Amino acid sequence: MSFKDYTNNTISAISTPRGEGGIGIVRMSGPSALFIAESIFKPRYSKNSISQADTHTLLYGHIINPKNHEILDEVLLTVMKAPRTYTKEDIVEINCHGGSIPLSKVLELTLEMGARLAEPGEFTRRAFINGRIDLTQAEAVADIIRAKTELSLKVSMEQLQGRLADIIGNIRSDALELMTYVEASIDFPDEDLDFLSSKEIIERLKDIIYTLDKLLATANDGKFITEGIKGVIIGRPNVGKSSLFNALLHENRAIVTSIPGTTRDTIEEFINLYGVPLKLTDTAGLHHAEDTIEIESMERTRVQLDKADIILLVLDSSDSLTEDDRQLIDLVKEKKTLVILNKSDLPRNIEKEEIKRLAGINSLIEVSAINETGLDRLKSAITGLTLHKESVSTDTVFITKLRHKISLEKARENFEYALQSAKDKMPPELISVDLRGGLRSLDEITGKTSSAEILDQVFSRFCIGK
Ligand SMILES: Nc1nc2c(ncn2[C@@H]2O[C@H](COP(=O)(O)OP(=O)(O)OP(=O)(O)O)[C@@H](O)[C@H]2O)c(=O)[nH]1
Ligand SMILES: [Mg+2]
Repeated sequence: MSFKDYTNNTISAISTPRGEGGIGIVRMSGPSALFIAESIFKPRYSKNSISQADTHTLLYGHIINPKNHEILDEVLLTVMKAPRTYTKEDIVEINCHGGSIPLSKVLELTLEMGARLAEPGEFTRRAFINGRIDLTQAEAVADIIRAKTELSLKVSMEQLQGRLADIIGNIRSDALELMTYVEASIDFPDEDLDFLSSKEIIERLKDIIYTLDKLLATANDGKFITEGIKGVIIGRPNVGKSSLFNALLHENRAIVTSIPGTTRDTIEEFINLYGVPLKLTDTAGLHHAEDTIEIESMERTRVQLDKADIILLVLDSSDSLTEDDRQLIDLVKEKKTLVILNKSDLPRNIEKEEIKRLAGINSLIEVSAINETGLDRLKSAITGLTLHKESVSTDTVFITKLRHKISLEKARENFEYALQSAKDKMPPELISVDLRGGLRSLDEITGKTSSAEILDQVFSRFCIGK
């Protein structure tokens, strides 16, 4: 889609969730938004037309099909005129009765009158294209909608406020200033200008790299805070995986029975781990299987294992170690795994030392899913094994996206090359090339120089109407 399409079209979409609700909103943005609204809206009291109405005001009236004068809904209509709006364009929001029929009829009418159905994230994409927010802020909008805990929300809110953009902007202007000096010494090599000494260039580059390193150090935790830690519970049948899943969740979500092979399909739920979302998956018991459903369930478990950030391997401590247990220990011992001895309320029959030796670990976590004991220790062990920082400070600006991390690493690499060239007393042209490369990578993060492909990827994560 070309830039022209984004600026010349008026887009329309239902911005509230599907299903029934108290109200539902049809939102339009673009140069014809006011005109289209005017042609389908009849105000009840005000004599003012929509184009005469003050910006950021609410009008009460009816949506009427101008072709057959049919009244579609009784609505409140918000008029927001450019440029102080979400997209910097004229926006009209029609607050309808929140059923799917009135909403889709009003939406269809706006389309008949000349609007085009918005693509996912297109309102936010316009806010970005029209320069109201940068790409990191646009990404924060999607994260806020998806936030699973208060901490995830806070970190994304900070990003929306532009704190990450500010830090990257500061690094960028330091690098830009340095490049100006370096390039001046290329352009005027013989003049007695006040160039930076190579010692000064080295110091400044070291400062830039130090700041990038500090930012990069937050990437692991940042990703977990916004996207969640993916934890997968595995174990042979009947050891109490589903019971542990329910105990951690504080609800009877998964079916528990004394019959081995109860869980067939994987179940996922989020739990709040001291502010960090843990996306926990309960799986079918893994064992040597013969029937086709069992083989398929186990295949699903293996797929989950590959995607896991942490594996919770459950053993039944009231039973001795079986061949299936040993195979499982072998399967996960190269991965980030916690070995859990469940049913600690029953007399113990399992050999702790043997498990430690097989798994190559020195700590086992004893729990009783039925009595809900040992769960706090288990939760701290999960954060201990995944997060870098013991407790997450809420003042830190986090890198939350792999995309940001990759660009920061590219920038760091470029500045590192420039530093090496400066140390080796290479010609300024060489230093300047790497500085430029570093700046380009920084600009990818904020969207100053992002490819259409990156933009498509970012905005496809959104829902329609945002
Ligand atoms: N005493 C005791 N029994 C438990 C404990 N946890 C689970 N059980 C019992 O163990 C049996 C199996 O529990 P599930 O949670 O269904 O086990 P599972 O590992 O999910 O089993 P599959 O889904 O068949 O693989 C049930 O009878 C539970 O009540 C525990 O901590 N103590
Ligand atoms: Mg189960």
